[in-house]
Amino acid sequence: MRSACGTAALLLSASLTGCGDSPQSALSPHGEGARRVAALWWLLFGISMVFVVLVTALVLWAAIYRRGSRVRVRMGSAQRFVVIMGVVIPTIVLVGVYVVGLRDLRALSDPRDPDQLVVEVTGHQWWWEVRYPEGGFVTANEIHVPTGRTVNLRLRTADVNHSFWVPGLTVKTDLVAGRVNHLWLRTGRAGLYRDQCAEYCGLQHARMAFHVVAQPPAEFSAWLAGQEHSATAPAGGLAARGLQVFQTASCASCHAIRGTTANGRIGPDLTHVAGRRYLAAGTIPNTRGYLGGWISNSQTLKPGNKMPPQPLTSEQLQALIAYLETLR
Ligand code: HEC
Ligand SMILES: [Cu+2]
Repeated sequence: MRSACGTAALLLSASLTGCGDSPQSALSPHGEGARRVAALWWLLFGISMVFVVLVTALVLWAAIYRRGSRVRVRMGSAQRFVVIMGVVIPTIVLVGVYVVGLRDLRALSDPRDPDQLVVEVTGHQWWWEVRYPEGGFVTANEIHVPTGRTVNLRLRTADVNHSFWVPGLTVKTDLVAGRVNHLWLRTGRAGLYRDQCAEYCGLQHARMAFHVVAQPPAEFSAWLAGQEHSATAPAGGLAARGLQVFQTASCASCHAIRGTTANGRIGPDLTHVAGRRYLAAGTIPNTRGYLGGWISNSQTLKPGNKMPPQPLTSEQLQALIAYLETLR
């Protein structure tokens, strides 16, 4: 399968990103929706290969036995050939593929599972807001899901259209202004899946990634319980000073931290920001250095994003970093 996949990628090197076990590939499916998409892809690929071989053989045949050579083609049999190869066979193939596609569409429209975990995802230019009604909290850019359970995603947008695409787990679904779209996913394999906004949505569309973290149910429950807690105020020191800066500088007008007075809604909720793997929708790893760079001038890392450069003294910046790093 892997070598066939490599050949396919080489031959087409088309719009599919990566192959094999790459973290963002539609050809290494680990969820039910993605498995159907991959199966359909291989079916179409197989059919096209049959025709590529057939047409190549016919072209070679025509080149070798061209007009004037010994072989004589009768008009009647040539017409029959065109009707069969040009009308009958394409009709059978296209109707067949259409029926298979319809079957997949039907299966994907309903997970047939009453026990669903609801997750609400809202697209923003250029990050993802993730709400868990079950836990009553909001997070960003990282969607945790339990393995083996159906996750019912409700997709909205706060501004322009975006598209939610987890190639390794399920099909692509648009986030359309003014409506809620539904999508479900289910996987049996724990792991980290990288995903991407798949609808051009402005300047930083390419840096609007997110991650799905699939965890065994017990691990997921522990994560959920952790997220439900509000942030605890640091007892003293640099971190306590950082909280003070956060609440008095502009940060609080755009960001919320549960347990503090900060309740801005323009940017991601930061209550557990230190627990996330990446910052700014997959743009930078969540390390101390990048965090500091982001806060002082995020425009150098993600030009055009909606967080303006922050005029902070180095003392304020150090305090903010110390505080944000306590938010696990
Ligand atoms: C005008 C609104 C605004 C202000 C003021 C603002 N931010 Fe932001 N912030 C945002 C937006 C919007 C994003 C998301 C950017 C993106 O990923 O495209 C963001 C992202 C972040 C992130 C990354 C979060 C994540 O999970 O990816 C951190 C950390 C952060 N801001 C900290 C701060 C701090 C600290 C301050 C104050 C010094 C601050 N912000 C001031 C709007 C703001
Ligand atoms: Cu987008």
